[in-house]
Amino acid sequence: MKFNVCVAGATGNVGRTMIKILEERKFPVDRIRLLASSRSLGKKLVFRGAEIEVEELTLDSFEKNELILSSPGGSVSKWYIPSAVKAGALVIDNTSAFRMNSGVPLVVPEVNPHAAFKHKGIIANPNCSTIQMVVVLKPIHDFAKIRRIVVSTYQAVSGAGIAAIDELKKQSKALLEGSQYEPSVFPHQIAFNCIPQIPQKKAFSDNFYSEEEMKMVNETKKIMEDPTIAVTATTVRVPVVTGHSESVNIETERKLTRTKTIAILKEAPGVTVMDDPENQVYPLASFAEGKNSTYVGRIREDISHKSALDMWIVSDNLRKGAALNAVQIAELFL
Ligand code: NAP
Ligand code: 3JM
Repeated sequence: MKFNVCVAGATGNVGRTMIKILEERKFPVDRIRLLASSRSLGKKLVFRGAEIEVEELTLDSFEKNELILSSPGGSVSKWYIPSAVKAGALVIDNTSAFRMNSGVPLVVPEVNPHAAFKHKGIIANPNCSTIQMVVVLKPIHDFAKIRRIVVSTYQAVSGAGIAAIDELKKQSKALLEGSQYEPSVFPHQIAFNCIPQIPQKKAFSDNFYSEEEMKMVNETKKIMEDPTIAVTATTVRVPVVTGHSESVNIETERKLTRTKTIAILKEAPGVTVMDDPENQVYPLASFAEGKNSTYVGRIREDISHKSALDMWIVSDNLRKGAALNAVQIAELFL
């Protein structure tokens, strides 16, 4: 069984990582097409050693039975995906455009693979911060039932696109040299700073939460298939290029010890426990970059509550947080 694959948004951070992961995992690709905006016409990208010319994404770019791995941004996804579905393609979309629509499965293969098979042409890939959190929390929820999640994120700039990486690097260099670099991607200086507003520049909701925070709240309930889990989030951009980190506190119905939690997580698919505090072993973004696992450490019983835990969760936001999860969804259909 081989697929005709199309990467929409191929020239971006996520699209380029998708191409790499299709290669690494030897996904059965019959023919691949790489699509982006008209700005990229003439560009070439390499897949399995062959140079492939980037084509422009248009409303009639797609064919029956084509598998589309999509990451051209939310508004572009909203614009083109309905016609791709009409043409008979299956779209795995990495944007927030369709995630909360009923009838669109929101899938993390380690958590709710069964949901993928109910698709009507679109399967949504969750937000990067949600994915790495639920991979770790699902096995704990199955054992001890999570009542409430309090999460704070430390998110890498690569989650905001190629231009954001460029801004962090150039601004850091300028500041170290004693000169200035005006922000244009971020609303404030990101070098040597933390910005509690994701997405950058988008207005906060009426409840004063950011869009990214509300994604974590709503997506977690949908993927875990449990609307009763209470979730609150604070999402923060930090001057890291790749790798999101999260401080997570959970209250559980059944009391869990540190030892039992570690035992559960050691068996969890897609999760690696890195927890040896005596030897300063805990997950780091610099370690997670380029790897496929989600790392968890700093696991401890919360001293302020009778049945709660704290932990630190780190993963590569472009891999498990985006491209890898999308390719794993496609692999469910092999
Ligand atoms: P990026 O590096 O800025 O790349 C954006 C990509 O979208 C480029 O390939 C760009 O093509 C393409 N694009 C932009 N406008 C287009 C248009 N009108 N028609 C066709 N293609 C267009 O951003 P990124 O980091 O790859 O992220 C892209 C999107 O993926 C985000 O906006 C977000 O929705 C989603 N995302 C999802 C996750 C996740 O699943 N968890 C994580 C990060 C990002 P050009 O090079 O031609 O401009
Ligand atoms: C991650 O078009 C946009 O505004 C895209 C913003 C964006 C998203 C999104 O909403 O799709 C940037 C980075 C995401 C995401 O995964 O939710």
